[in-house]
Amino acid sequence: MRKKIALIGGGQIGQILAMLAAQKEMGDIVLLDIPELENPAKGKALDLMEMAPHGNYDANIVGTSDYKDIEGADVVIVTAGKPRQAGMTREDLLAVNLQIITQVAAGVKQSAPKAFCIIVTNPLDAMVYAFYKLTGFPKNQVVGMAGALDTARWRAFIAMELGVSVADVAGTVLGGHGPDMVPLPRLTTVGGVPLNEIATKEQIDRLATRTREAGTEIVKLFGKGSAFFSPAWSAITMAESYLKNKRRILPCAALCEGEYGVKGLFIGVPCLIGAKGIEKIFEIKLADDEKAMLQKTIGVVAKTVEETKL
Ligand code: A3D
Repeated sequence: MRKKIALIGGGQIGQILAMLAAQKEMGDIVLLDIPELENPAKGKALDLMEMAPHGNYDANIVGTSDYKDIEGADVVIVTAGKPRQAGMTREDLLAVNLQIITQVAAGVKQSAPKAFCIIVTNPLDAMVYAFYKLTGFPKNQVVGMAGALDTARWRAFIAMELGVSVADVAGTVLGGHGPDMVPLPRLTTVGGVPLNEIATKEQIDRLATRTREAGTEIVKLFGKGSAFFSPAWSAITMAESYLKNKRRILPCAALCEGEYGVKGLFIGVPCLIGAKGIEKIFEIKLADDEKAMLQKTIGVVAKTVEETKL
């Protein structure tokens, strides 16, 4: 039997997720949106079925607004919610998206209680916390997508700056999904060469700042809405690691219970994603300045989470 992937939210990111999941033949796909947008979701699903002959994939893809259709899903990816517009912070979305996540959590809890759930909705670290609290799912089953994207941006900017293949840039970004996130230049390498041996401090500082502000840079360029191609690929990479037990180690917003000194918050940390979901969190020995930066981002996340009152 094919695996089943439920995509909650069929907007910009949801539709790219559906296309990628189909192209990768990850399984059958359900694209769920609000009743008012059920027909566009059905239309997008049908369009993707009609893409299959040239896309060269077999998958059953349906659009719906009924949670019954996600029954038995192996993976749920949640993008339901408002995106930022120019001039907004992610935290400005808290009230409206908390309401949406509350509905989504109820639907997923009812219909797909065994699914590995990847949350993408912003403000990310608070929304994944809310989803976890509202569903009561085990902690290994709920994760936020942010670090995978933040790290992809960090790697992309380094490759662009140095004129090298992005495949050879390895590194990680820790912390919350906001301007206080913590890129780690000390642990970043390019083809095995430490970044700080081939880039100047000025370059590294500039690239780190660009990474922290990368979402806002896209929002400004778009004028309306936020990034969608790169967030979709990041979430699909996480879903694939779970479905295929690839055991990728990716920075994800995972529930920390003592790791990095964090208790009871979802924070971006390196995680192993395998067949059991979040199987392990890796603790990196941080330098003092890195620890201080991490403490700052944890404080910001704690404050936003507090506002959820959950
Ligand atoms: P958009 O294109 O507006 O799609 C969101 C979809 O969610 C729309 O089709 C809505 O109709 C749908 N929706 C709203 N309420 C519900 C509901 N109750 N049930 C089901 N569906 C609903 O936005 P988008 O796809 O560009 O972005 C989606 C979310 O991802 C936003 O909150 C963004 O801020 C967030 N986002 C996060 C990242 C991260 O890296 C964490 C990156 C980019 C965007």
